[in-house]
Amino acid sequence: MNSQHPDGSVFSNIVRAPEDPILGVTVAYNKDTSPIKLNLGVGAYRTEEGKPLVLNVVRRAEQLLVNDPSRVKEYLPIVGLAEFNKLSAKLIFGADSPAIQENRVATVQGLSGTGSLRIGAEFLARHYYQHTIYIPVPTWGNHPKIFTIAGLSVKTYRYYDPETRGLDFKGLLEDLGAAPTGAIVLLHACAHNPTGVDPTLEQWEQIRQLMRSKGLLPFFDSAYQGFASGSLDADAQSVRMFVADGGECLAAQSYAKNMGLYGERVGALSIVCKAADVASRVESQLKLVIRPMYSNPPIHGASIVATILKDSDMYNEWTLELKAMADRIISMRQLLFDTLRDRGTPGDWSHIIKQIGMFTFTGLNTEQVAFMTKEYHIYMTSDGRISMAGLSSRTVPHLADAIHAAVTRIP
Ligand code: KET
Repeated sequence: MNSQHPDGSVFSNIVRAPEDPILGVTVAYNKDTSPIKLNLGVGAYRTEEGKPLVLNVVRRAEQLLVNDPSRVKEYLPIVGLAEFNKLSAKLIFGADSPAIQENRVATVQGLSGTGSLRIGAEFLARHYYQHTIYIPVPTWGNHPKIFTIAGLSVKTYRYYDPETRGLDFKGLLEDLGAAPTGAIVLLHACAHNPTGVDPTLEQWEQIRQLMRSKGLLPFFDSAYQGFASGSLDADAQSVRMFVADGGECLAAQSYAKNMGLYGERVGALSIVCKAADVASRVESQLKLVIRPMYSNPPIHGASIVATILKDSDMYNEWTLELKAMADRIISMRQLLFDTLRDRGTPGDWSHIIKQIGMFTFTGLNTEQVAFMTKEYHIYMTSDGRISMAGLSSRTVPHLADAIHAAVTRIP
């Protein structure tokens, strides 16, 4: 017994932390014993049968890998699998990108999107002169935590207008226009989470001009390439516009959603520089960020991705499977919209079919969400976001019933 710790534990004064606002929804869902329970919290793709999906092309790649006796389990280099890094940069910036051809891109393998964002944030905190990062309101809940913990100072810019359920473009331009020179700006490359609202290409062009004129540094979070439109190239347009002007930018990529590799934790961070020698020095510093964090990244997921990206036949199969996932999500939007219309649910629900990507930002408030969880066993984040990828034709009527009851009973 220690007099300073009367119950004998040095940890007895630790307070319980709250569950994560997104992953905690799954924890609550798992505890629910109701047979009609439905998890629309985390952004994870489900089949029409409500099951997780391993892409056929991923199974094929894994078979090739396990059947190859020359493969070993040695450590990867600190920056990860070289082939994977090259192919990832090509995927987001385009095969014909001058930045790649001129060797101006430093790419490192990261622990999915989150880990790649974190590496970029730590690098900026150590080596970039401006420590302020602007993130949109709202944004993915992990963004402010990742950037703050890395040592950046987080500020916000207006993004979503709840009145129009669209982009607050004027507010966005005003806020970025008022940002200090050199500030970092976090941009969702496509399929903005949680709102499902993206700028048009014309708006992106205006954002680009404003940011470049003020020397603001773009940091793209690309977690949904291919999931928005079904086309990998179309979903990378925003990023490619910024690279085409010859300026610098960062991009964090995730293969969680578009290849369904959630638990494999595979992603990449690229920093586009103005010259090859700068990129090579940047890469040398990225290694100093990575080595004390986790030494070097895991090999399996990156090998799957590289196997698929380098083989034209497998690449094509992937794009078809990706398009099928995107299309199923879009069809769920239409079905939910039609079902609410048929029920005569009060309100304008057209945003369900207008929004882009994995999520619908329904506009349901916290009380309505809590009601739907309690009475209908439907789990979603308290901001009213639902993962459209978690729905199926079988479960849409149940969700529509719940939404109808929530908006008619709770103001
Ligand atoms: N960025 C965005 C915008 C994003 O929505 C996610 C994940 C990530 C990055 C990181 O994903 P990773 O698995 O590290 O590659 N979003 C879903 C899952 C989560 O919250 O972790 C979600 O919003 O449900």
